[in-house]
Amino acid sequence: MLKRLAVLFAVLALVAAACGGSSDDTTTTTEGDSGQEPSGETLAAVQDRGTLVCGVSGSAVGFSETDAEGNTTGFDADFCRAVAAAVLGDAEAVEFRNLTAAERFEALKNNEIDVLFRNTTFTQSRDTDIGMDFGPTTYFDGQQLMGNPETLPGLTPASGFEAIDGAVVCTNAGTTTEKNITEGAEVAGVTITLQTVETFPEAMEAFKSGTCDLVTTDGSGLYGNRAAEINAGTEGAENWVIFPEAPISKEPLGPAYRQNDSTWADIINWTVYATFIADEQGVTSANIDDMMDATPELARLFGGEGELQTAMGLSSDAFLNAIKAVGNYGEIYERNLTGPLNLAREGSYNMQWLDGGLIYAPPAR
Ligand SMILES: N[C@@H](CCC(=O)N[C@@H](CS)C(=O)NCC(=O)O)C(=O)O
Repeated sequence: MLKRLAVLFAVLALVAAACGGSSDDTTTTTEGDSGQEPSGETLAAVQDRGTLVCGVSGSAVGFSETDAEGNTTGFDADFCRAVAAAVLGDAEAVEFRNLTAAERFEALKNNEIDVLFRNTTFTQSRDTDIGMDFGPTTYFDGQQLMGNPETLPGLTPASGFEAIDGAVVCTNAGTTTEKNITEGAEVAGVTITLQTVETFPEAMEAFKSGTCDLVTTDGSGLYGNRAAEINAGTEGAENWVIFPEAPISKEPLGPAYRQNDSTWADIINWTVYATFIADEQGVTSANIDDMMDATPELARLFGGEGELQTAMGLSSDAFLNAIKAVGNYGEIYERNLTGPLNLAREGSYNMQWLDGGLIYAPPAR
């Protein structure tokens, strides 16, 4: 049945397109224009300016969304705030810079932003070719597809590549997404027409209007967008199918910064790790005043005896400020993903290591 439908769609979609958009992943840095800075320059620039310029999407459901008043909220946005709280003592001292997927790495290289928290996947080419480094993964994701069984009858969460043969598949340009789907379809021996647009919300509009049979991106983006459409009352959205059950790629999402600024890298990394350690040890924004010296490790991390933050150029209470402002990793996750979007942490790779997940921080020692 599925095979026959696949053939039908193959007849309807005549063109097998290679990826449409410009590709950031193949950008190479030329000598003398590497975007590299001596270690410590980014910290000094942020401290002089008094604000952190944080690159985000602004339209990534649950991760960074900018509303009509210009307020930016979300999982990634909260990590920007955590860094501002750690570096400047003020979680609101963030200037959010909304960037499309295709714009983001140039913005980082050209010093337009201090750090990038934009659903960004850590890959080998981005790490080695583009002049960036990556911090700890904050969200372990994987690429999936979403379709409407009214358009693609028989589609279920157990469907695989056979279900997309002949389909028009849409996503945003400058992403791992477009590469994975192109490569995956080739390997599976199915023919798709890939249409890339500038932003994922545009891909969603094309999907809803029927221009695309399917949309594809990180699973978090699909679950988030489906939940948002259900909340908005979009007809039939509750029937949209996200598949396959096992994602078609690994998408470790986390912060990126310019390479060769080790001081700044330490600061970003340890701000993220502080949220992990607080989560691991039950330290929350509500109880941190009582818990901050409950163990020698917590005392070190939150500014007590043996603290290591001043050695990084921060105040000793930098991470105390960060957790007070945005909470631990679990609080950030709950506030932005589980609460509003029903994106469960339980059972995912984003659980703590002791609970079967991959969230693991080195010791604060
Ligand atoms: N993780 C992938 C995909 C990133 C991506 O663009 N994700 C979409 C899905 S949520 C997004 O951010 N959309 C918001 C937008 O286009 O502004 C990458 O790093 O290339």
